[in-house]
Amino acid sequence: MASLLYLTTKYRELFVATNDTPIVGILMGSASDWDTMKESHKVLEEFGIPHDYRVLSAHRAPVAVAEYASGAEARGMKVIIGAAGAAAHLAGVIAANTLLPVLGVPIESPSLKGMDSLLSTVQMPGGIPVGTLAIGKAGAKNAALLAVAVLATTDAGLREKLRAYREKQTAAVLAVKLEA
Ligand code: RP5
Repeated sequence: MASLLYLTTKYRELFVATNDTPIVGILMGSASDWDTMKESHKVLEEFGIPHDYRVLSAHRAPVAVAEYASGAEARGMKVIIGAAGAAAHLAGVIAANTLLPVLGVPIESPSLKGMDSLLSTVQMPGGIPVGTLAIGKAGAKNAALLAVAVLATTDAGLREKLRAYREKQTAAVLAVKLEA
């Protein structure tokens, strides 16, 4: 009986650990990017995707970025989102250090409205891809939705959640009534 209890407890620990293991990582270059990147976090929460989110700068903490990215696959990660503004090299450096799919979110910068971030995220050399999304909050939201779509290719339940999300969105658009 005691050993059964031990096994049950052990199994529950294992189950919880597995469910809590982040499979999507959200990295951003600065705490000032969090207001934008909350959009990714909110979508992943809505879909129940275990994820982590943290500040790691390609320029201010380059070794830590390389360590995070190169160890991500072994930690069970499936997709990494990298967001940065201005000289936005974070997603590219992550991609250089992992075989996982990397999605880039250009943060809207105060000086150039995010055009600098967009170009430095999207213009990767052939051989190291970054899937770059739109500038700012739309990009952050879509990066998470794209991560969900990638995960949904091997998860039928998640695919149905994604379908329901799209259907709800369509219904909301069709229900719009404009005031004359
Ligand atoms: C980038 O520089 C960050 O991703 C951020 O968007 C921008 C400004 O950073 P802070 O000066 O606000 O820390 O590296």
